[in-house]
Amino acid sequence: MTPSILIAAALVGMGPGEPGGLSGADAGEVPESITLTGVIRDFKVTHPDFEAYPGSGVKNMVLEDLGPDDKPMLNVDRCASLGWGSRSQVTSEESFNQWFRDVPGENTSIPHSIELSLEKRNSGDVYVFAMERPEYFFPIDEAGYGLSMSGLRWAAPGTHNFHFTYELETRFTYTDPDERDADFVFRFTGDDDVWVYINGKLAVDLGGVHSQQSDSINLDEEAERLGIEPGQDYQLKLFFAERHTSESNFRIETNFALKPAKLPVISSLAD
Ligand SMILES: [Ca+2]
Ligand SMILES: [Ca+2]
Repeated sequence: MTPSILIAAALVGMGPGEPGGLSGADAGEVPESITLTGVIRDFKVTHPDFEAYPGSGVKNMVLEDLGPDDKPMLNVDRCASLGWGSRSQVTSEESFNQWFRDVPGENTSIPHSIELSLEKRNSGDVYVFAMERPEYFFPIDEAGYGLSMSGLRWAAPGTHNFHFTYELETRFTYTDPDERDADFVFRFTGDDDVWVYINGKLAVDLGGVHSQQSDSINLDEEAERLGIEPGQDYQLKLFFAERHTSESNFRIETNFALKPAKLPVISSLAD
């Protein structure tokens, strides 16, 4: 990972001095909220990668490039060198490849939308979606396989439907940095695994099972690596996995507007 990707452990928000704000846009054109639609894939506790490996995260667990089908590709060499299982926090390439794909018998797909709200801040306005302690991000307690009842390490049976992934796809316009006074910054804070890809390049890397962590990307500083040019629209994809009891935290902060995109392809709504 390039050093200019900022790691900001435990710190939430864009403090004074950091870039922020939706400047450059006419105030009348800035929506108060943005709704993004994605796909949750619900897993059972019996899947080998879920409720299996407590840890503190694994960097570079996935390759820098998004795969040809717009899914993360496991960094097999890194996982093998770390050691499959508790060290790499993934059982095999085969098991990982089920996380964000519909696999009858292994998971079940549920469309799910989130709404980002515009927050006015002195440091610059930011779109925020946050489901965190004590509310937590458990959106399918009454859907999919329902409440998790057995095999939980740190939670009582029937408290939540743990063990699921979330795939979100959106687009944005990369405007000219010279025509705005704040850098474009996207930040995620939460647990467990999160990977964000911009224009198919890894931009936020919070792989592995872990308690709350933050990572952010400054698109202007990383524009060359991301291959983005002013005036063009680009894809942003976010992949999240709730893999371990008992918490599920999910916070997005972005000071550039995201656009709803098509629902990621799912093969069925239930198996
Ligand atoms: Ca589940
Ligand atoms: Ca968790």
